[in-house]
Amino acid sequence: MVEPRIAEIIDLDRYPLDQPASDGYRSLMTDEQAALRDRALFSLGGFVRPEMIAPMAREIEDLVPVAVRYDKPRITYFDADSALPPDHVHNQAHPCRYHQVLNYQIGNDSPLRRIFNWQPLAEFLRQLCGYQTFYRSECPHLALSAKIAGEGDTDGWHFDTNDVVFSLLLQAPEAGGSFEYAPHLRTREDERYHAVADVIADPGTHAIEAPLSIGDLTVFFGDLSFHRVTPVKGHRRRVVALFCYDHRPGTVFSASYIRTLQKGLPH
Ligand SMILES: O=C(O)CCC(=O)C(=O)O
Ligand SMILES: [Fe+2]
Repeated sequence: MVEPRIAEIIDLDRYPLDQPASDGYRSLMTDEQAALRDRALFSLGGFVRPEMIAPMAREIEDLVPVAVRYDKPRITYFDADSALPPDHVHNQAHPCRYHQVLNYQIGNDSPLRRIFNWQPLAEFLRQLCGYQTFYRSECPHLALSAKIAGEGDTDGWHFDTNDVVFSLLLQAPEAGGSFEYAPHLRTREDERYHAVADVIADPGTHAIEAPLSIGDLTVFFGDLSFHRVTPVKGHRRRVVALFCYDHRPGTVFSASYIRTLQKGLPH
């Protein structure tokens, strides 16, 4: 099979990431930076060309039999705080279950990897995030990964441990599987537990639903913005690819987290 060129995968007519000196590039950068300041999330609608989306989703779904099955309630802040009561919002657990395809399982010729490795995209994202330096994660497991959520699967309320997440929606379910978030809910100085409790109690009032469509590349600051993916309904699975970058070189995820994931590999 002839590998598609990057211009056949990414819609460079709409997003001229290969032309950093163009007006289109500069206005995209300005609009995106403003949206990120305001809402902590920005989507490049139709980033991947429509004809590429179904084969890319199929490639990931075909890997489900070898993927990790994660099924473990996760507490909002990842690390419990034993100084706080077990029923405190900090220590509250939320259901979390999905399949996850790991970096080393995704082919070297995969269009997803072509996108992740394409340097003009990394440079665009670096400028967008305002980092001096910006590197692809080198994690063999999670630098590039994909989550697949079937009926009842969900990614419960949490803050991310890394600053920023880049996701690409490849397949949407018939219903459910919505990305809901409360932008800039906590600060580095203040956990704002009352606000967190309000979101959990009444997301309809205190959270926003991101209107994500297939083919959109989303940039999201998830360390200070509380978020979840609601349970999927129906037989069509939600498929999202996740790209991991960092302002430090050579990052990998913690060995203990990878061991947790590996427990979910099929035996
Ligand atoms: O599935 C998504 O859209 C985002 C998942 C998420 O929040 C995460 O991986 O931390
Ligand atoms: Fe997250």
